[in-house]
Amino acid sequence: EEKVNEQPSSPVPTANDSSTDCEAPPQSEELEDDNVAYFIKKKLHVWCRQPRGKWELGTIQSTSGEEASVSLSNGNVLKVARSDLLPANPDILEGIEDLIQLSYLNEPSVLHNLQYRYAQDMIYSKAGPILIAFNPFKNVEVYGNDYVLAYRQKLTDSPHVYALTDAAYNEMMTGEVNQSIIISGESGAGKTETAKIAMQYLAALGGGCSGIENEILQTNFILEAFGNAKTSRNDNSSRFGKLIEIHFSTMGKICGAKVQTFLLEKSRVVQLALGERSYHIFYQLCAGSSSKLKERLNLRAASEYKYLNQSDCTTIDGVDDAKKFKRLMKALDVIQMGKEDQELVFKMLAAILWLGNISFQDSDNENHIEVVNDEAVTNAAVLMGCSSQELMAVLSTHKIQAGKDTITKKLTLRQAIDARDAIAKFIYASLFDWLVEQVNKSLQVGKRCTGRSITILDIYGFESFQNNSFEQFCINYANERLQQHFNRHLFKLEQEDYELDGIDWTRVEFEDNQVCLDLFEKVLYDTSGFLEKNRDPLPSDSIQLLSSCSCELLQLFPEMLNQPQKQSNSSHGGALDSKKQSVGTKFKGQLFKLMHQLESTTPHFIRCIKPNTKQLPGIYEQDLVLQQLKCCGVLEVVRISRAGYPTRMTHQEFSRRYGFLLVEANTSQDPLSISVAVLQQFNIPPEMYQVGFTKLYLRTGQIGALEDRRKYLLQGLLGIQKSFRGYQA
Ligand code: AD9
Ligand code: MG
Repeated sequence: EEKVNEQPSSPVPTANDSSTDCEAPPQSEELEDDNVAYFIKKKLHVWCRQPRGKWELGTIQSTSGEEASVSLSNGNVLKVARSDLLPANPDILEGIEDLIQLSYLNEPSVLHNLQYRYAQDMIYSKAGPILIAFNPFKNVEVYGNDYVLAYRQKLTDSPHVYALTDAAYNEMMTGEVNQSIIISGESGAGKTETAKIAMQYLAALGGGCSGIENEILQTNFILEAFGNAKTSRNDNSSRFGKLIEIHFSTMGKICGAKVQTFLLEKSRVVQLALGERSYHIFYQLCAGSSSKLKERLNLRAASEYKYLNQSDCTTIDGVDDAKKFKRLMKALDVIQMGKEDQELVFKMLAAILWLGNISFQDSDNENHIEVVNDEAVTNAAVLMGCSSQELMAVLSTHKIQAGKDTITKKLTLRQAIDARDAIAKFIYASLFDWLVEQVNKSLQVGKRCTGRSITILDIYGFESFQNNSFEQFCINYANERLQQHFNRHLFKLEQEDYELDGIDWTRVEFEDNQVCLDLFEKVLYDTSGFLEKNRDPLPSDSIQLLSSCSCELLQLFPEMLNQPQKQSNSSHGGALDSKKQSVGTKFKGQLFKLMHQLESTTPHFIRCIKPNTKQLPGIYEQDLVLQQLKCCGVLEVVRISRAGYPTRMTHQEFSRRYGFLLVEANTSQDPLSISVAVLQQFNIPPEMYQVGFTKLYLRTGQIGALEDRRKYLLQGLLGIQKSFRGYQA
């Protein structure tokens, strides 16, 4: 009986009730004075900086002056400075796919969102137009045929390399514009793996009966064996930049490919940091070659070569070099390299290893040296195709032209070592270029190709070490150019997006992109050795020796073909063909060509992130992640992309979610009118949103306020339901 008279526990709030109106929500990403009251009143979550810099979620209870009392989610109540508080996003945004949708883009919010996803193996996210790819350091079950099909048939659109590659492929096919996929990130962040995943997707889509897609995938084994090495940051670190252009026929089938490489790290052939290795191929050859091949090359174990044993590291945990060697030989077969050529390649590698074992001893006086005539000299000379005497002469003396006379000067120990190492580096770098040429011959773009292509760029990431030298300078210069390319593209994209949807473009204020550009001026370079590295000298005596060697492969290296016969009269080490370009100039030229090539394509950007430095799964180091997000300006990009109107919802989505909040029944069923009616009913000021043809564009914080309102109403309705059930009982 009593229950009959019971009133609903909470009155149904109506929109006209001013106490529940959507108040102007906080606009800033920081918690400013006028926002604090709002946060207290609505019990909204805030991020609270802990003594050791970690951020915890909590709610503000009260404030007094510059201090706030915060109740943390673990139950503790803490007094902190107001400056240690930042607004957190509403629950509905937890783990969202695109950072652009976050109401508050402060650091803890972004880090939390990405961590939330990473913890659930959702390694891909979007930051506006960029795909963010976290390295899982384990196998994540998101690849293979089923996933390829799912993305191809649009059964899913969650962020993925497949989704991005699919978009590139479709745009190429329908828009007839060449596409590019630009992958960047720190060493070990997953660029090379990501590039391979994109290539696999393209191979699956564009595979045909020619088998060329398999050949393309096989080239990875070759390039990685010769261009990758174990470093302190990555067991399989690429020591060169790579661009692969995949060509398609009108039917969308792969018909050829072309590989371009940039700036191979040559110094690794002769000098290693502790715990690092030289290029994989050396260890693979030593471990995996047959006893017959070993005999022909006078080959020993890796540990017997100075170029390999100097760093106390000849093996990699979990890697079987011998097996990899078999895999490599198969790949060389697939690209149709003849057995004779394969043997020549191995011969050059063995020659390099023996060169490294050549040692020197004091000769007469004045710090001059002579070469120790041992098996190292003999073996190196045999493999290169010259006499031991010729090789020893080049490594211990230098000829100088003085008028009509040629004077022979003896070398110091330093000069002799430099001469020896220069030859080894030269042979290796030339061999690498020659291999790339062979790969390209086999992947040659066929006649049926229409010129449509997708280019994948796996560039070395921005680097800033304690000590930054010429290599970092070149690498960072490349990144700077890429970032510029990216910025230009981004602004264009944003503008198009707004214009397409009929949004008043002039009302969108972009932040100055200077912040992005400034990032590149952070790095200090150590200029010692800059000039030498830039000139990359190979003494003219050595060039002459190499060009007279009988080894067929050496003869094919381009420098040998244009060998100048004139003698130089400069001092040792500086004797250069005057026509030779400096490394910097050459690199700049390559880069210019690259940018030119990229500018004619529609770019798709992937930013790889390394979640920890231990190369282990499941560990998320906030500082490390933040530093990477900052380094390439990801946060800036998101800020720019959402300048003005971060939240974008289609009218359908919006009306479905909030339409029921309307007090007056809306006679129109059209989502656009429903959306507008909702906005008006809640007194959302007109400067807080724009209505596009397909989407609603909302300023920061608006969606949180509406959500809040929706939750409140739903709770009210729930209360009515409860009492209604009670009434029925
Ligand atoms: V470097 O600048 O060339 O030193 P990358 O190329 O950025 O570097 P890489 O692709 O070589 O890094 O990734 C490093 C390692 O992370 C790989 O050898 C894998 O063990 C691991 N990795 C990266 N991406 C994935 C992935 N999607 N799934 C599983 C991955 N493991
Ligand atoms: Mg790599």
